[in-house]
Amino acid sequence: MKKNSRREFIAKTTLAAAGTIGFLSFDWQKDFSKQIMSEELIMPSGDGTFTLPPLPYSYNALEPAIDAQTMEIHYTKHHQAYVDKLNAAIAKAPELKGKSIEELLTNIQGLPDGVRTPIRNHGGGHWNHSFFWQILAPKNSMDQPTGKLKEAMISQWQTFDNFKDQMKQAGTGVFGSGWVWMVADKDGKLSIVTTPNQDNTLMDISTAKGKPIVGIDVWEHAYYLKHQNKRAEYLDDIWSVINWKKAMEIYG
Ligand code: MN3
Repeated sequence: MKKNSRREFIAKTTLAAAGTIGFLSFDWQKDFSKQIMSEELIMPSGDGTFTLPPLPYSYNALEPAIDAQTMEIHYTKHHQAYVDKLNAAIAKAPELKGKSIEELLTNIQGLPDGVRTPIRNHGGGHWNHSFFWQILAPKNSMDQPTGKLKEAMISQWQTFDNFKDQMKQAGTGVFGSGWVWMVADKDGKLSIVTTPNQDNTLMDISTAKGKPIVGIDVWEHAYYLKHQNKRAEYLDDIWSVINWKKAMEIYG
């Protein structure tokens, strides 16, 4: 499907679904969704199944911040498992076939009872990891944002170092597994929030809402092989591989 036909497609499918499973819509999220990830990343393939998206760099490209073995296992085992289990859930609710991952996640409450939890967990896992791979990039790219995103960050946290400290505090404060995010509200105001497990800030059921600009996986599987139990050390290292160019694109 061509990019410019996606909104039309979503409008049609949302309308078609509205009567059957009560899809809600958040206007600003709909506007944002087209800018967060490409259509290739959020739409299922022709047969209605989701697939593991290509990793945009090699397994060792993010070393030393993230080691090659962690990347390989994280991508080929963990992310693949989310994709497989999401597809298994959708196979049980064929009326959901063809919907984008964002349509499913922004309407968790409207999903059929039997698949609501697996789609929340594995659909969330699929979206979150697809987002994570694109918000990381090999070293020596931009080490800080510029332009509008930088201005918004400075107005919120005064300095880039203070922002990093706040992200680290929030990330180390997540009990168990989850994510730490820098998100924007509809006016572009930034904040730092966390979500448990594979929830994200697009989900209707999430108390923390917003457009994800940067998201960091703080599950142990994201860092344990290199950093063991030292999540704070992982959160210090990861700034060298954040794709600020992509974050600026998403912020708009
Ligand atoms: Mn993970």
